[in-house]
Amino acid sequence: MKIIISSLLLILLFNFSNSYQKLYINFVPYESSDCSGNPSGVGYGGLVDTCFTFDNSRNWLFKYLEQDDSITFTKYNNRGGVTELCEIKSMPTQTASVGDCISGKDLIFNSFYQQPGSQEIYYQVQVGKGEPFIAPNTYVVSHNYGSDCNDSDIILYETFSNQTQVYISIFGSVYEFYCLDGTPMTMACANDGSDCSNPQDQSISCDPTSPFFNTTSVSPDTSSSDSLYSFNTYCY
Ligand SMILES: *[C@@H]1O[C@H](CO)[C@@H](O)[C@H](O)[C@H]1NC(C)=O
Ligand SMILES: *[C@@H]1O[C@H](CO)[C@@H](O)[C@H](O)[C@H]1NC(C)=O
Ligand SMILES: CC(=O)N[C@H]1CO[C@H](CO)[C@@H](O)[C@@H]1O
Repeated sequence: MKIIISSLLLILLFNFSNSYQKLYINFVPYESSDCSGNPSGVGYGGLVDTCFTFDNSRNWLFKYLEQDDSITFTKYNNRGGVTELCEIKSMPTQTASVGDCISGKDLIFNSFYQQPGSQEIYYQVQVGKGEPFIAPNTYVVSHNYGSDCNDSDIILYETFSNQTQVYISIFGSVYEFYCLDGTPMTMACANDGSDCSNPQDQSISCDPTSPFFNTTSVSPDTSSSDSLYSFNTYCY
């Protein structure tokens, strides 16, 4: 009996610490203003209570408010340094309830990406408990804490719905992102999104990368070297 009780306790503790530790806020992209249909476009997400950047030109801090199942998100100045803090706000903190569909018009997470054409984007706010909230068949680029991607915590990520086209300003071209039998692929396209060609396998298994965030919680520890961070491209 004692054994059964203690293993039950262990499971409870395990579940508790799991759900308590890792909460991800997800901005799931849609083309419709009520976020109906399938996700479409580029989505963004990251760990709560962690200061991070998608584009090295602004920082974000996401928080989850459990009592009313809502989130806050705040944009901060980025100083261009290796270790970034979320200190100087560059917009007032915004609030949304989980499940809300919000306009993406003034919400630029990654300034290197533009949707070709004038398609408006909307985001549904979702919370992932223990792991990111990502739709199947989605191309994912993640930044992780830990040099072994099989055993590391995702800190922030971008998602590309199948066949999403994005104009990437630093490359001056439109790219199509897709998943082919579980392999993340891109094709280069003409600037109007036609004539895509030159398929490239983009699978990256765990490249070490420089630090790109500062965590506001005690763990993970931020006084670490580059080798503790990694970058991964895969199909979910
Ligand atoms: C991660 O897991 C994959 C699949 O299970 C395996 O092929 C790969 O070698 C693992 N990588 C490391 C660094 O352990
Ligand atoms: C994603 O797009 C690729 C390229 O057009 C296509 O071959 C594949 O079947 C699509 N995957 C799904 C799940 O629709
Ligand atoms: C170690 C470290 O630099 N921690 C900082 C992370 O960011 C928060 C909020 O911006 C600061 O309060 C911490 O001092």
